[in-house]
Amino acid sequence: MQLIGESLRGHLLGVGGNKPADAGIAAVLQELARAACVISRDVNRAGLVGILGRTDQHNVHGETVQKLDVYANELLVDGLRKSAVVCGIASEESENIISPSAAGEKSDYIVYFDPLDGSSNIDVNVSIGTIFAIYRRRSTKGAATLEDFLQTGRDQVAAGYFLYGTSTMLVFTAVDSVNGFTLDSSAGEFRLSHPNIRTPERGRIYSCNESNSGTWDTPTQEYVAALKSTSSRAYTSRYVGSFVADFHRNLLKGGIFLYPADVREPGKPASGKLRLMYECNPMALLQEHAGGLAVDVEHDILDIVPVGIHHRVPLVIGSRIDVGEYLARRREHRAA
Ligand code: FDP
Repeated sequence: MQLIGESLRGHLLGVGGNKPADAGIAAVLQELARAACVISRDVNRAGLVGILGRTDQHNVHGETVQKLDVYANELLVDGLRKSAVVCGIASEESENIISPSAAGEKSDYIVYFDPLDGSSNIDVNVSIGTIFAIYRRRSTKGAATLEDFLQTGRDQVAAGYFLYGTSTMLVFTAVDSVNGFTLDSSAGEFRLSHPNIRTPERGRIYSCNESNSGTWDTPTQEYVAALKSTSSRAYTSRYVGSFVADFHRNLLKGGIFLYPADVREPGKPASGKLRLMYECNPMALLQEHAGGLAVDVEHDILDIVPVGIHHRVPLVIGSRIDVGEYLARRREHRAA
């Protein structure tokens, strides 16, 4: 029995009778939540304080960095280093691993994050978010090594996201249940609002950027075409273009989100866009713990061995039956 309205702190301590979180993980989550409160406040008044818009920098993926991306990244990195709750940090905005503070080297945990996912939506007031994943280190002392960072999604000890939407929410999983908290901005506190989230076994929503469909592989094209055929169940299309927002809607309502491999540059092989370590893995863990499924094209996302901290993969994620039907179409295609 979980207590609606219970504070994040109380929840992490197990006050409502839930299993308490490990103290080290709770400390990282609380530091992330503290930074997210500030990001949420500033996202809401970004136009007023002059931090909306683009910088002249590009991140490691060649994307234009929005001012709020930089701001959110610095806020998270500074907070995590100062509070000494992690022994290493990896961010979408930094090419290399970020070293911890000297005191942080004593921590057992590392963290990955995408400070502001959906950043192309910042200037137009569409929901954006912060995605994170926490791992236990493998090394025993000092700053975390690359090996500590290159673990599979199954090794995540906690993962989740903050959604800066009509209200600000934290959705995370640390043990096996998925819980949602809503920011009570007057108290600066996240409070339990969505206990034990389960995703519907199948949904009616499909979400993808169909402008890329001409370069998807045939089974994916056929699958999406079938969703639109008059004989299929009535599916509806919803795509915000901000992964956190698209994921959150489908988690609660059921459905399938696809970001398949596509041809980014003419003449180059098809590849995925989304990043394994700080976009796909955290959402895959949440989805699995909520009863859903996440695959690249054939494998569980959570089993993929990363080749680097910015590894990209195709992603198909959502309700178990919908993702199962996508996989069945691939199998049929292979057998034909
Ligand atoms: P963005 O480029 O705005 O940062 O991976 C980032 C992401 O957004 C996701 O949030 C979103 O789902 C996807 O890219 C949108 O990509 P497309 O514009 O290619 O559809």
